[in-house]
Amino acid sequence: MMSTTLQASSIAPDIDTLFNTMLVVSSIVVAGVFGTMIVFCIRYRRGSPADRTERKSSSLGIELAWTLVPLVLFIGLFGWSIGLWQRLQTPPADSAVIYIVAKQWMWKAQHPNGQREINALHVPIGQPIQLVMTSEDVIHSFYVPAFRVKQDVLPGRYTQLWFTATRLGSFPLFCAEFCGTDHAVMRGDIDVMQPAAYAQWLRQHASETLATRGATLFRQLGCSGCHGSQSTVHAPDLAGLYGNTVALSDGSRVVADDRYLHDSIMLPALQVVAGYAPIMPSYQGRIGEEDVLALIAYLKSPAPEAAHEQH
Ligand code: HEC
Ligand SMILES: [Cu+2]
Repeated sequence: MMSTTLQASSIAPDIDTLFNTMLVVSSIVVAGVFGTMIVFCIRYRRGSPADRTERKSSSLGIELAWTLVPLVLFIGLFGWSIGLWQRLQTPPADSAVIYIVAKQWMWKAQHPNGQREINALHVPIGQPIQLVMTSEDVIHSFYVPAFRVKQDVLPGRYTQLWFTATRLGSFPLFCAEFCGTDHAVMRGDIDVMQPAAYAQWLRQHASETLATRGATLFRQLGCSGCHGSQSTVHAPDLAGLYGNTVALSDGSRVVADDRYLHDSIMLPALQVVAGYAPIMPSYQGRIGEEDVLALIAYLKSPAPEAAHEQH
């Protein structure tokens, strides 16, 4: 069996069942259409002694049958697919989050404890993993055939994908969106490990956590100069901001999610907080998406203010 036909995630068998059912149903329809065509071609070919008198008949039974049966069948397939799609779109609450940054032509992964890797992703078996992904440049697509998951990765936006690996081993990761010259080599390996081995791997490679790196950046980039408690600049207090509703100067209200924090840093002029002057500089082009993820992790951490007051 090819490694790509292996079912290595919790959702893979269900995707395959749906796919195979669609294949069978479509094959039956194709066989019906082409079978009838062939039979008619032979029976009514020129010169055949077939009965060609016009039949005056319309059968309500037949009309209803060939309208309703396919309708029910395909609506059924539609409903089934929507159910699966919903599942694919909804990461379980106990998912572990890993950040992915795509870049021509590599996959960079950041584990929350600070561990980073390129063109490889280590995950524990049996644990739902939620990937929060963004791109440094063009559109890429994160594709793991053995898990039956694929998701576009877009610049300036966070997309997500989740899976629970059900087999140990190494599974190929591909970029499924043509993204430039070396698109074909933009690939990696997903290494599924026993939870204990994964925990050990994380410890071995642990450096500073993402949030700690974010705290350092927060000082280095001068954020604390404006947002710090000792600052004389009129700038909002960022402690506890994540998840809150923010009133903007244009009168609208937004929830401070990852996307909002990302845009506040990269495109501050886009959404200005009510009651503040639009003086925050844009960090677009100055820092990469990985730094933004670290800053966001820091802003999401329980006490960002306390953390930077130590300095
Ligand atoms: C020159 C001062 C200044 C600097 C430097 C600065 N900011 Fe700001 N920031 C502001 C002001 C003023 C606002 C409110 C107006 C606005 O939304 O643009 C703001 C808004 C924000 C918001 C939205 C806050 C809310 O309540 O919704 C976030 C998040 C943020 N900044 C993060 C950062 C980060 C992270 C950095 C460093 C990478 C940074 N800022 C650097 C002045 C600054
Ligand atoms: Cu790519």
